[in-house]
Amino acid sequence: MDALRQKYLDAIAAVSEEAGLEDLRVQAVGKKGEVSLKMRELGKMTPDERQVAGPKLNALKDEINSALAAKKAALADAALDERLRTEWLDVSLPGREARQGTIHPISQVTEEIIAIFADMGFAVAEGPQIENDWYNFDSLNIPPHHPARQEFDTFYMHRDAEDDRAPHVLRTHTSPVQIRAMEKTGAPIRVIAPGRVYRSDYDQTHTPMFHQIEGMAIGEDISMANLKWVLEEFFAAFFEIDGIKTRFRASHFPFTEPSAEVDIQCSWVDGQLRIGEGDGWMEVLGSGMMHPKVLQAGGVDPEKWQGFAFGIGIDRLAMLKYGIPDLRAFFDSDLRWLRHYGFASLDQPNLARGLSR
Ligand code: 2NM
Repeated sequence: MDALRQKYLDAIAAVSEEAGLEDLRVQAVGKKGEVSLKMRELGKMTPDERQVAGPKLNALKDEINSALAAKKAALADAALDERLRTEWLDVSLPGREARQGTIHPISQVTEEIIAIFADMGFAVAEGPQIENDWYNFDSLNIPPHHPARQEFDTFYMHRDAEDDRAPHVLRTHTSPVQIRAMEKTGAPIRVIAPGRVYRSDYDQTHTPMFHQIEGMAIGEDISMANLKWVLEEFFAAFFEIDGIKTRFRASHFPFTEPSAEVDIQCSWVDGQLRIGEGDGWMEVLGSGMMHPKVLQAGGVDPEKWQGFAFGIGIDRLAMLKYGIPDLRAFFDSDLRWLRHYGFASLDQPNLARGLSR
């Protein structure tokens, strides 16, 4: 029994992890542990022998259990000491500066435009940026060999040499979204389609990716008069100028008939552009009455319905409103530029509290 005591007390002293203690407990005083097996042998002893061995075995068992408990507490203390030694932090240190990002002027202006049109009952529609030529061209009354196809400087997606299907394209305008919206909800309908569009053109005033908002309203008696009111209402709200004048000039687009380019009133004072005053004009968008073939392509009966549509370049509107001189800087990701021209993230445009800062 002394040998057993020494064996386990030494082993417990030598253990350095809690898991090892549990193993020892099972080996010594577990159901089939050495001490427990010895206790079973008590049955085979004479009463006199048992009277001596019984209390001794019980004492041994108690001693081992106490040693285990004491060691367990010592290990826990050591672990806590180690954590206290290594896991400290200096709460008096100054915090790290959390740099805040800004809202890109294009995002801001897009939200402003959406808020204005939402107030006039226009819903927002979205669609894919990779389109097929039906949605990007044919449905918009631009058949395969129409000269207008060339004017769009289209980016074509790759097709294998032996694959003679027409390639997909990066959408050159958001009009495909309007066709999809007509298919989905039919007439009457009032939607705007904001988003990225792509044309293979790069110079001072063109980037191969830019942003458009196109709008359309279809009803049984929608006319150019409604178009004019909606656009004047839009420009007054966007530039925050009551009674801003517009000028409609006859033009041509395949998807509208008649078509008009729209100018807003402006002047140049000391080389500075002023919108909404003077007797100059600045072209800002294209528009017209939707061509019957376009209505038909969207599944809308042109005998019953008619609608107006327009397309605005968001990037240029952002430049005009916020005095941003260089288009290409929009897409340079220059942090100094973004901090200068960006908007605070909580400065969300809405009509009730004004559109901008
Ligand atoms: C423009 C000019 C004129 C236009 C047409 C459509 C529709 F609904 F037919 F798909 N959406 N936008 C349109 C009309 C766009 O951009 C200069």
